[in-house]
Amino acid sequence: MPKTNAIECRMAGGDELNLLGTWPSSFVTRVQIAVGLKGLSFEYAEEDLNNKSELLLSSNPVHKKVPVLIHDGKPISESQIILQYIDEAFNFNGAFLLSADLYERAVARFWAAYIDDKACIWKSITHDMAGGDELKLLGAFPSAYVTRVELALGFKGLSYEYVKEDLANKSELLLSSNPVHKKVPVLIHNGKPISESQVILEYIDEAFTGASLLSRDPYERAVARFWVAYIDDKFITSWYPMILGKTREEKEEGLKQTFAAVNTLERALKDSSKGKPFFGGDTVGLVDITLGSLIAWMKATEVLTGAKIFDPAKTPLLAAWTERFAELDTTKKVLPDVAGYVEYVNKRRQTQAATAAVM
Ligand SMILES: N[C@@H](CCC(=O)N[C@@H](CS)C(=O)NCC(=O)O)C(=O)O
Repeated sequence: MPKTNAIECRMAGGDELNLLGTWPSSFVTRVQIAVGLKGLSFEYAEEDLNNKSELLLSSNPVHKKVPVLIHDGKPISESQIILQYIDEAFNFNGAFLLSADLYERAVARFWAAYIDDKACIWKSITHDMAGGDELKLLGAFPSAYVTRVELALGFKGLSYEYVKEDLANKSELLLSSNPVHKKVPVLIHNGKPISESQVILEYIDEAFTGASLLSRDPYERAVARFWVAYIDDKFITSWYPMILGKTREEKEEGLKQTFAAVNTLERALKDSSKGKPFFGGDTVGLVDITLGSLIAWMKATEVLTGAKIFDPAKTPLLAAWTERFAELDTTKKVLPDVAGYVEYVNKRRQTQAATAAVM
């Protein structure tokens, strides 16, 4: 759709929606379909990705990608986050995109993530539950994806059975509960399995009462989901080669990219917390849990590489946030020992060196 064809419409309720897109992106198309299903009017602006507009660069400074939906001047990026925002912000209009049933919501999010991650052409502690619910967590050391689920369950005050998996010899229960990825974590709630850590966190938040992990405000929810995806897609993927990269170059590049991501997260913390203690404001939210699950890993990285990831001199807000989050009772109960991570990495490095020597 060329720029000149932009249809400028005001919504019935006075909302103004602008969509920055480009042909032939299916990520943009899915937003257009969602907006259409909701019966919403919007102004479409075609972006030239070889010469991105100032509006795109300032609206999505982290990824600099389309689609971006701008609702009354507030930008929302990442197509799946935009879809959920549209569903939540305009729930009075037209069809619901997500079922009201919490399990069906989790299943839909799982398959939406699967389409993007796999099918996209571009690219034992036993506790009794008070309410009779049975929660089982399939986990394994040293997975931070599992730790984040343990943190979420802890902050919600939920009891669960932890079932330790041997990833070299996966159980039938894991294989049948998560036949698509065959990975931990899997949360099994009254016999129904939920996979993918972020899908699990949102399920826990929606299915159980207790402290809310996501704001009620659709825009703040979208922003939190954006940063959670950033931590998974940019921060973890940069940091991993820093400690377990095969070559010096890989490790150095990992270090450089990790610090770039940490600087971005410092700004995210400033904007999201608005001077309050956590990304979630006064209380811990989804972003706090996702980044917080990595705190012991960051301390282990310091021991292993000498590089201080959350350095008070460079990123003072994140450094103070780390101390604050680490001091919470739930965190202290859940986060594993730094020494265990250090030992794990040293063993992995020895195996890597031995494998390289015989090749
Ligand atoms: N995107 C997944 C990632 C989970 C993941 O990578 N789990 C690893 C442990 S850290 C695993 O189970 N690996 C086993 C395998 O790949 O076979 C999530 O967020 O849950």
